[in-house]
Amino acid sequence: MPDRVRIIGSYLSPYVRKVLVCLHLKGVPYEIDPIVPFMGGDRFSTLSPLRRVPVLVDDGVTLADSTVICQYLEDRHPQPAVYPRDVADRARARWLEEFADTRMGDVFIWRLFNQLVIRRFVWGEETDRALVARTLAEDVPQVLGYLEAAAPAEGFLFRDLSIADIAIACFLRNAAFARFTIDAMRWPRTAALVDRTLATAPFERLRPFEDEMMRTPLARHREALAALGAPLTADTVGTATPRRGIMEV
Ligand SMILES: N[C@@H](CCC(=O)N[C@@H](CS)C(=O)NCC(=O)O)C(=O)O
Repeated sequence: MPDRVRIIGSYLSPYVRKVLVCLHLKGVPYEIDPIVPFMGGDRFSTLSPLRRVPVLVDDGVTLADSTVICQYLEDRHPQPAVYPRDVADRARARWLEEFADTRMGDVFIWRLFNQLVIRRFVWGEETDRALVARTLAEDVPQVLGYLEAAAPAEGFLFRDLSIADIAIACFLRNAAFARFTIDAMRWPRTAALVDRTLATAPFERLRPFEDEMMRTPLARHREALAALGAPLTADTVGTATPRRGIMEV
C-alpha cells in the first residue's frame, strides 16, 4: 500500500519503538512487518545490510537505522517537531539520542535484555548471571548518574517532548521487560522523566502490542498482533529459522 510507510522490526526493539513513537507523534500512517532481526530471511538482508531493525521503506526510500529514519521523518513531516528548534538544544538532543542508542543500548539491550530475554527465548541459552550482576552494579549506575545530571525537575529535557526523551525512555521500557525499574530514591529526576515520557499517548498506544509480544511465542507473534488490530503488512521478510547477527556488538 504505497500511501503508508512500511516499518520492518519487532515492537520489542527499542530502536523500532523510537521510530514508531515518532510516526505516531507526527500522525504518519504506517504498516509494520514485526520481525525480530534474527528471523529475517534473504530479502531482509537486502533491505538491511547490517541485518538490524528498524527498516523504513517509503516512496522508494529504504533506510536501516533508527536515527537516520527519525531525521528523515522530521524532514518529511516537520510538524510537530521532535527535534528542538534552537541549534544548541537540537545538537544536545541528538547527543542524548546517541548516548541512548549506543551506551544504553549496550547496557540495557545487549547485556540485560539480551541475557534475560533474547538468549532464553530465541536461542534457548542460559543467562550469564555474573554479567547481569556486574552490569547492574557498575554500568547501570553510571548511565543513570549521567542522565540524572541532565534530567529536568519537571517537564521534558527540552521543554516539549523530543527525540532525547523518546530515545531514553525506549531503553527503559526494554529494561522493564527484563524486570528492571529505576530506583526513584537514587535517581528521582530520571525516574520521573521516564515515567512522564512513557505516559505520553504514542507510548501508551504501543504498550498493548509490546505486552502481548512478551507473553507470546515468536512463531505466533503475527497472529497475536493481528488479533489486537496491529497495522500488519500483508507479507513478511521473516522466516522460521533464526540466524546469528552479522555485527560484533
Ligand atoms: N543503530 C541501529 C541499531 C539497531 C539495532 O541494534 N537493532 C537491534 C534490535 S534491538 C538488532 O537489529 N539487532 C540484531 C543484530 O545486531 O544482529 C539503529 O539505531 O537502528
